[in-house]
Order: sequence, then C-alpha cells, then structure tokens
Amino acid sequence: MDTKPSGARPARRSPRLPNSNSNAQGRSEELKEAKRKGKMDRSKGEDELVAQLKHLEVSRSLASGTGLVHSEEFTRHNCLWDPSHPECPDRVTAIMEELERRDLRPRCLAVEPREATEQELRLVHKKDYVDLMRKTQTMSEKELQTISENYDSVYIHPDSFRVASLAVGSLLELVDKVMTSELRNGFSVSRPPGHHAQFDQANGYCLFNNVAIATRYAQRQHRVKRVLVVDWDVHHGQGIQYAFEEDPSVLYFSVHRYEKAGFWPHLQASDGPVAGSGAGLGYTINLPWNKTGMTDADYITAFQHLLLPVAYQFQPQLVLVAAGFDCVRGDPKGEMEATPQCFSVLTRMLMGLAEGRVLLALEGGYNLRSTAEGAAACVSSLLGDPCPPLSSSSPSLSALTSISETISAHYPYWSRLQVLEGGPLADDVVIRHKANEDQVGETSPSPLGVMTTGLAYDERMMEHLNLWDR
Ligand code: X5A
Ligand code: ZN
Repeated sequence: MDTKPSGARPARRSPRLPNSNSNAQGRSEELKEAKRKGKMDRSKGEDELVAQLKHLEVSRSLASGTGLVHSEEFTRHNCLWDPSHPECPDRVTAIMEELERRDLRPRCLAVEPREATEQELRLVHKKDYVDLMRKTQTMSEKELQTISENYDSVYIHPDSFRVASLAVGSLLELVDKVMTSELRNGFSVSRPPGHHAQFDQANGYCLFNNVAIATRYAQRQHRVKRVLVVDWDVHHGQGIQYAFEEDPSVLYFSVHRYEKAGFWPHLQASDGPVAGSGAGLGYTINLPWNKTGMTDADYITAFQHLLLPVAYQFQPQLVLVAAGFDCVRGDPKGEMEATPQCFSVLTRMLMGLAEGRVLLALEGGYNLRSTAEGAAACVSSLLGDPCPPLSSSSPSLSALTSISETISAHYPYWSRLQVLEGGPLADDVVIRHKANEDQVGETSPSPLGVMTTGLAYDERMMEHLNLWDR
C-alpha cells in the first residue's frame, strides 16, 4: 500500500497531438527537437490546467476515487495486561482481509498515513494531556497500568502515543485529499478509536479524538465553514459532543444505545432533549435507543425522518462519519440487529451531501465478522456500487418514540423538521407568480436559490379537461 493516489493517476494528454514517431526524411533534427519540446510544453500545460481546475468548485464533478488509509502500525497498540481485550489489533486486520476478499481494496487509492503534529492534536486536546500521553512511550507496564486507571475504560501501550497520532494523521491526510478534490471520499481503517476522547482525558478505548481533530483541521486548513459529523457507533460519542456543543459550525448527530442512561457511558448528556448550548443550540442531535435489537428499518427511518432533513438544511461542506460497527448484528456490546448492508445504504444517503465529500473513520466494533462486513459494505458504497437490498420491515414502536422525541426537541431549530409535524407550509415560502409582470434581467443564482425547490402550479390548469369523456 505505497501507491500515492496522485501517482496512480495517468497524466492527461491531448488526443489531438500527433504521434511523434514519424521519421520522415529531409526533416532536420532541429525541427524534430522543436516539435518534441512543443508537445512536452503542451501536455505540461494541460496537467497544470487540470490541477488548477481541481481547485475550482465547478470541477468537483471530476473528483474521483475512494481513498483508503491503513498501515500495519495500527496493530501495534494492544493491551499488555489483558490479551483478550475487545479493542484488539485483529479488528483492522479483519477489515483489510474482507476488503481483499471482496476485491474492494484494489479499487481504492492507497493513502499513506502520517503522525499528527503536536499542534494538530492540540486543536482538541489540552497541552498537559498531550505531553502526558507522549511520556507514556517510555513507561513500564506497571506505570502504564496505573496511568490507564486514571481514566474510564482505557489501556495504554508504549506504542499507543505513536499509533494514536497515526490514526489522527491518517484522517487529516484524507481531509486534505477530499478538500482539494484529489479524492472523492475515503475510509480510514485505523485504531485506536477516538470519539470518546476529551480535552484532557482518554476515555472508552480512545486516546485522541480523530474525528473532532479532523473537523477543526478542515475548518482551519481548508476554510470549511460547516461540517456534519455523523456518529453511528453504538456508544454515544460524548467526546465529539463536548468539543462542539457551543459551536454552530459543526452539526453533531449521534444515534446510540442508551436505555435511559443504563448503557455506558451512562450520561444524561446523551439523551434526546439535549441540543447543545449558546450559539450551538440545535447543532447537537442525539438519538438514544431505549431498547436493544434495533433493525435496518429503525436506522433507515432515523436517517430519512430526522438526520437527512436537518443535514440538507445545514448544507455541510464536509461529512465526517464516526463509523463504529458495534451497532451491527452480532456485536456483543451493541446487541443491535442492523445488517452490514444497512450501512451501505446509510453511507449512500450521506453521499448526496457536501458534493460527496464523505470520510469514514473506524470507531468501535467488537465482533470481527460484523465489523469487517460493515466496513466493507461502506467502502462498496463509497466506490459507487449499487446498494444491496434490505429485507423489508417496519420500524419498532420504541425506535419511533425515540425519533419522535428527538424531532420534538429539534423542530424549533430546524424548519425542515416542521413539515413532518403536520404544520402547514408557511405562506411566504410560496413565491406567487404575477401575470403580465416582466421580471427579466436578474438571472444570476442567489444563495437562497440553491436551497429552494421550485413548484409550478396554476389553478387554470384545471380548465384543460376532456369535455366528452370525463
Ligand atoms: C469506541 C468504543 C466503547 C467503550 C466501552 C466501555 N468504545 N465500556 O466503542
Ligand atoms: Zn462503540
């Protein structure tokens, strides 16, 4: 996996250029040389033009390719005192083997991981915390165990700092490549996971918050204004929520097992009525499941009736997915019933947003088969494959109750949810056409234009009818 996507792409050449192999007699070497140079200059010019076009909005449709980051290094982080810890190196190996088995891996473009810098880690984390994590590299097993006990559900290995930095940096590389349209979308097969990690603490098998750091990085480095973070890991990503709860530039949506705070991390902050605070009010959306066994229909309904209406109103410029697969059927912690194929569909649903700039980063997932199949299903969608069919079923009453409670909490903030409450379309949404009123001239698209769907209707159309055969 050392092929850089840029290297894998053949240089474009004009088909109009003649083949320069002709060795016609009488032609001076000078002329041949001049022609050869001319051709080189011309294709060089084209390459530059293509490179420049890729930075323009209009050329986004040219963006192709699904980036895949992985490295053997991700298997170096493991629990020295519990070899049967669920957050184990085999998780990423199982995913890579499944991608290989389904011939998905060679269809992706390999992206080389890199370690995040101190400055990048500090986009989300406190200096003292980053310094402490760096120091763990030279600690004894005994010391590591003591440090780990200061946190909830965490283990640290001497290689953890390096591997966790690599997991962050991998996602940052993908952010760079989708923001410059070198890639359309991507998947980071990395560990340790990140969505529970917080400003000054490790938590829930997470050391650095990969997705939260990537969000801030996209905003700083690529001037991205609005980022949508979708978290379908079965646990609530409280680390991501805390990082952005007051920030209206980041819409955080999490669907998670909750059981009225009976499930880890047992926080009231994970509940449906929690919506963010200050300027960020309305930009934190929690969908807590209060029963196990949620199915494809429950997840699809949540996306169709809650996430997608809000996401299309928010108009993100980048979508990051905290992609845990502990929500897939067979996971010992999640105890959900969603199929791996369901996550193909959820991925596909997000690809219509942000001009397809969708990046998935692995979070949890503790059944190797479920995790591998779920991740492969997502990669298949990112590559543009058609979604496999889902067995039809109806959402459960418990799921509908959760969805409805979250919609109730959020409809004051999102007008696109208000139509679902049965409310009438606001009168001012209808732009009434006035007859005999010439309004020609202003044709440039307004910012509102791209948010508004046109509806052409006139009662006089009723006058066209079949008079002799009603
Ligand atoms: C990333 C993830 C789960 C932590 C469970 C702690 N963490 N009981 O899935
Ligand atoms: Zn999880």
